[in-house]
Amino acid sequence: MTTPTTLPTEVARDLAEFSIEVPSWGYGNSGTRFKVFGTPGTPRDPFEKIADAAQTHAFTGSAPRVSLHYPWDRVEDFSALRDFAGEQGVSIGMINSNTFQDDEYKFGSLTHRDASVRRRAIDHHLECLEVMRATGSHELKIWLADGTNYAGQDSIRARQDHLADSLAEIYAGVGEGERIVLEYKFFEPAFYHTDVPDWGTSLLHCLALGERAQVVLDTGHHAPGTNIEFIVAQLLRQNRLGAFDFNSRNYADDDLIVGAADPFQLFRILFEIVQQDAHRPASGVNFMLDQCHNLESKIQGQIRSVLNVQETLAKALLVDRAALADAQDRHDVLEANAILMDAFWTDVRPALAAFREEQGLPAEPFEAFRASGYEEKVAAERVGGNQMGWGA
Ligand code: LRH
Ligand code: MN
Ligand code: MN
Repeated sequence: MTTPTTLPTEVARDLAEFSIEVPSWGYGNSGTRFKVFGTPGTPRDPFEKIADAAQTHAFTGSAPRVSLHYPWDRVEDFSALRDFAGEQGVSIGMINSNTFQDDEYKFGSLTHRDASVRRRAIDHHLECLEVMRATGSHELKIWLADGTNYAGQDSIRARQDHLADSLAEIYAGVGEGERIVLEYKFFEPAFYHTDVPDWGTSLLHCLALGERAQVVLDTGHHAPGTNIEFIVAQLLRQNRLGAFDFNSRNYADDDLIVGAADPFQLFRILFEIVQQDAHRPASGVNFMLDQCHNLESKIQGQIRSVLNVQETLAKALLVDRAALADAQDRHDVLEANAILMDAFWTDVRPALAAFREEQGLPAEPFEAFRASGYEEKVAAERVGGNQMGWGA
């Protein structure tokens, strides 16, 4: 195997078009229930989070949008936030609703047995649609913490019916050119049953709603051993894969840097995507990061993640698909596997460095950011950065 020093033209073109959305909350302090360690220079408000996110884009050229979480990222004037983002060279991406931290939602939100709580949760989503429009976004992401901890605690069936009705009301407010995406997660915070635990449940609700509803796949939201690339293939087949939340995990929903725990899994996922041309902007799949940086520098962590996705996508694009199809036709199991592994083990870093330089970007974005002095500057300017979530 050789190490290429340049990328084939089609691969370079695809990579130049590819982009990843970053989460505003990835720039705030986060941690576990045991301790949240602060980092000097942590953003104190949504504007500062966007300024930091813009650094990720400035150094990688691949992260031009920032997801907001509402009301974590509440500001007086959302159009001012939109304009600020534009000045920083980025735009606002998906708006994430939040029904997981108010006392009223202790026993559920869109699934709650009490109609007044459901009303409140539906209204929150309608408000999110307004935030979406004010920020120039056209996508609303829904992840529900709803579920139960004990068998018999509530009716699983009744909660599904409530969920369907609540989603239908939200969906009625989704206009042309807009969409909602529904994220599933198999457990946490609920430990017995979760109301949207898997891709099948999410897909069923989306199918009932209509074409403006699609599924979000968060790589950390599956039981260990789940074949995620199969789910990707299946959702793409139905044209219902709306967005990704990329991260990696060793145990539960660890939200670690994407590609850190299992780079080969990331490769397998991206190869499914490439085979269905879903990496192209025209596919409408929104590739996003959903990560928290508990110990490491946040901007550096985000840059590392963007680069990991870019490198792995380059490898997936390098798979010799004609040779693979031929080996598959001949049922040559090991040759087919070797063709994939060859691409996976190819060191694309020198070719990517050359590709970036051609685009006027630093050949090594991670090192260039570290040397830029930005972190030292904001550490001196910003005092009192907050935890992920409220006000941070
Ligand atoms: C839930 C989740 C969801 C939330 C984010 C903060 O675990 O993945 O996407 O919005 O974390
Ligand atoms: Mn997520
Ligand atoms: Mn998660």
